[in-house]
Amino acid sequence: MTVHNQTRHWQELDAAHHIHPFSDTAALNKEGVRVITSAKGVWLTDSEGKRLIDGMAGLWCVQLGYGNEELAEAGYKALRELPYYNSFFKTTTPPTIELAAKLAEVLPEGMSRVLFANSGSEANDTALKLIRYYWNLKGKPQKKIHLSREMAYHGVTMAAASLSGLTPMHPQWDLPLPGFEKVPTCYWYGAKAAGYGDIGEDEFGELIAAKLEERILEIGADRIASFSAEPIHGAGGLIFPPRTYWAAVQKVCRKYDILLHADEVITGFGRTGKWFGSHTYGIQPDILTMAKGLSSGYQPISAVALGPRVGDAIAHANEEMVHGYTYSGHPVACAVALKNLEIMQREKIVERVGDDIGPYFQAKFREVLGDHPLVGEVRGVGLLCALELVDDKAERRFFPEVGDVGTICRNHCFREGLVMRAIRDTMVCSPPLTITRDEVDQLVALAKRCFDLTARDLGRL
Ligand code: PXG
Repeated sequence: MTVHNQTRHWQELDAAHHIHPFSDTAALNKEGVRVITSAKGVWLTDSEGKRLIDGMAGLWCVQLGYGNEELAEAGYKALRELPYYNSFFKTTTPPTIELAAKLAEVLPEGMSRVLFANSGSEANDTALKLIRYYWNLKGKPQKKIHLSREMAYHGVTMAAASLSGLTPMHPQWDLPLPGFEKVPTCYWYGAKAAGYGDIGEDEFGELIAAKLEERILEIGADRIASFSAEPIHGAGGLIFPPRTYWAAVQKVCRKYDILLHADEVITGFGRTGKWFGSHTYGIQPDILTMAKGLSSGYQPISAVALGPRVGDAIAHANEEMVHGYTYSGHPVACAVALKNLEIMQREKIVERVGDDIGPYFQAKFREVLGDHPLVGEVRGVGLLCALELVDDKAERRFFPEVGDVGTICRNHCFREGLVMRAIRDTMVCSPPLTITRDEVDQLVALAKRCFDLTARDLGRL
């Protein structure tokens, strides 16, 4: 079979039998799916033999890049030794224990206990259950409302989707469930378009924290269980908090005795140049969820870390905690995640993002695309970067049909061999943490080419 015929065959089978996440099935089947067949480092290869540079590290998760032999060997060894056993009924496995202990080394101070799950959504569901359980144990069963932010992405299970603030995620499923309330978020670049005028970034951070307090007072603090947030919004458009925001939010949560849940599914494991986004922004969460980079995406695994408050309450509850998955603490997933963390420590991957490749990546994007006619703002930290494509830079005015220009640009990227994600008209980039300077140069040069092609399509260049 020729390469092309093989691709066609896969596309036909896929169209006949496979429903994709977050996809218009009919449209996708008509167009034909792209099949990725192999990858090495930051480079993907598709079934046509085309190479693409992966500016998204898969889905923000392949911290160590593709084709890491040590991770593959750790998985193979674990599969041979003990392919499965569980952590129910007074048992567990060595990789499960060792990963839990290793996480306690790298997590924010005081977070010494973890529960395992298999995805970010499951971790967030688990976190919400534990928050409810905590307040029940503390004799405050009326504290049940979960606050979260507009534009937040926390996953797709019934509770995680309810917690998410991206409104298109709700109507198909009659969500959110009762007991989930939203507060405004700290999207400073969009503040002008949202009617806040020419407000400064620091002032905006404080204003949005004050709005959280207002909402708490409206609902009644005695009814509110938790506030959940990503340290940096990921899938909501890579929105970074103003400097003032997190300290103010944390103060409000403390004042009203509301548990703070940091969703670090994207911001964990070196992405921001520290182990966790909580380190980067000085957040001290009561509960923290992680997935993705925990295993560099090589195995499906997630975890919920508990600070002393929730951890001690469960550890001293003296009753069975009625929760857990068949694959909680799966030995193969844990062995791969453990090796992933060992490599990150040994190779000083996090330090490299913080001190070397992260600043280089940030500077390069600004140098090459900061003055581009379509780019209203370049923002980022570590190996996360967002570029706002706008209609009018001086006025910070977005395009009237939100998403169209982002889609044009994203399509140019694919054609030119670069994977970048468009969120509305914001182009985002989150490459493997192992990317080299030379690869950053190639990635940014390709991005420039695609932004130019987009500008040309719009008659702006
Ligand atoms: N929390 C956050 C902050 C996430 O980014 C989840 C929870 C859910 O994780 P699972 O493993 O259940 O998918 C996520 C996932 C995108 C994209 O297109 C982002 C995610 C997932 C899929 C696509 O940006 N984030």
